[in-house]
Amino acid sequence: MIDNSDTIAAIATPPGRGGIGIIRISGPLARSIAKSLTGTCPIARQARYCHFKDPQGVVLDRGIVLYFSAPASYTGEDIVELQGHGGQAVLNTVLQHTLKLGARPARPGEFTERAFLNNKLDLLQAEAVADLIDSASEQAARSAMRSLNGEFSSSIDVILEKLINLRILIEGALDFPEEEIDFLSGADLKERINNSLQQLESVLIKARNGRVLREGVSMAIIGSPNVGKSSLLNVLSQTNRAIVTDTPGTTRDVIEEKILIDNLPLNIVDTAGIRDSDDCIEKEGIKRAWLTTKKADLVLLVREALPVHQQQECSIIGRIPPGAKIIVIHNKIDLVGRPAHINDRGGGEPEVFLSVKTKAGLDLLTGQIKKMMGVADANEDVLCARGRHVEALEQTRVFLKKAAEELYNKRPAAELLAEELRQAQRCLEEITGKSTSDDLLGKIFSSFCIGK
Ligand SMILES: Nc1nc2c(ncn2[C@@H]2O[C@H](COP(=O)(O)OP(=O)(O)OP(=O)(O)O)[C@@H](O)[C@H]2O)c(=O)[nH]1
Ligand SMILES: [Mg+2]
Repeated sequence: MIDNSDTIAAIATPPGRGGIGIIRISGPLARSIAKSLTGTCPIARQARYCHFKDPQGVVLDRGIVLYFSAPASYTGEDIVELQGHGGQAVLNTVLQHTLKLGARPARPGEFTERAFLNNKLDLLQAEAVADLIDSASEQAARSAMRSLNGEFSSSIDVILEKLINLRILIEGALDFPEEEIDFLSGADLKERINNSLQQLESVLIKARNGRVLREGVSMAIIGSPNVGKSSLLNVLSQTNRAIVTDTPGTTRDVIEEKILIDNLPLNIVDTAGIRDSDDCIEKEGIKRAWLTTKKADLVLLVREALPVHQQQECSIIGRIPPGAKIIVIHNKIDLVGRPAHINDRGGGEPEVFLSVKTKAGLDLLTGQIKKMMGVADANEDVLCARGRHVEALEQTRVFLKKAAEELYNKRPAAELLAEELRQAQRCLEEITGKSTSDDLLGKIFSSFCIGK
């Protein structure tokens, strides 16, 4: 466990010029450091304007000092905030003096880590702090805020409480083997486990949506040469990022752009046109196109809305990894006089007929992208989640399903049932940090900013 008996300090505002710069100090020496720097003892929760001085009385900066006494503070320890001028040199000078007075430089995320260790936040809420700061869209920020307010944690806690109660019942029955079978065959137990599974399912959907919002979607544009892939990247990103010409084989390397479609962060990757080629540069470009396709969450396979290259398209679609999400785009409908439309009848890949040149049908494409990435329009259906949360929820579901299956056996075994429920509980507790390894904690907090 991390030793948090020492005092930490860091500049909490971002590097560069700013109107105000904040130094944060947390730990047992925070108050005495503030006293040495300002000459007076700070009063809890009262802003005071003062000079920040070195031991020789030289004024380093002037500004506001704020003091929050333990445990009523962000970290649960004594905290001092010095709000001075937002220049790196002046902030560094004041920070160096706090270090001379006994503090040590804080590691990234160490303030929030202390808040977690002092039970001010659970792990989900601590992660939501970082996610709120990193939010790329308003919707992502709102969902991070809901997690920070405890919405995600309480939906997990509700299921956890049910699982714990079930375990108490089942483990209690282990002591009375003669009554065990009747008890385990009862409808009540099945109903209770199925009910927990349903609740878990609904949290999982919200978490999956939140993960897409937080991490974004990587989308590869692939297809034969000259079909309009680079033109599509340019029009979606509203840039001239990729070179567009009517010479097949224009794009040689992968080109990436980040965009937002109605709050959904997308990393679009344009790739070299796929064809047989003896040119070593083009061959390398095509190799990279396939590597990009393998890693993509969504593949946009572009072709011309003309009856050419059919053969080539079939071989491309056949090489896309099985299970990948694909949208087939029939571009250049302006050349054949067809209206923009979408074929999404299920069964095969959805097909969008559009023109990048006239922009007809682009709205159909963006709607389809959102639909396929499962992003709900309703904000309430999103919980800010990370990969590890979704994986733990999926793992919990596996154990709960095994528990439910056990109950449908002719002679259900209480020991097995109890074990599945214990594992399900462990997975859920990992999410909120009730049982999380120090390694994982270290990894989570090290991705935070310094000063948070
Ligand atoms: N008429 C028409 N022309 C288009 C449309 N979209 C793209 N083009 C033209 O098609 C040609 C090829 O466009 P690019 O975007 O360079 O095609 P690409 O698929 O990236 O080609 P490579 O990089 O060679 O693989 C250019 O002359 C574009 O102006 C469209 O919707 N209609
Ligand atoms: Mg191109």
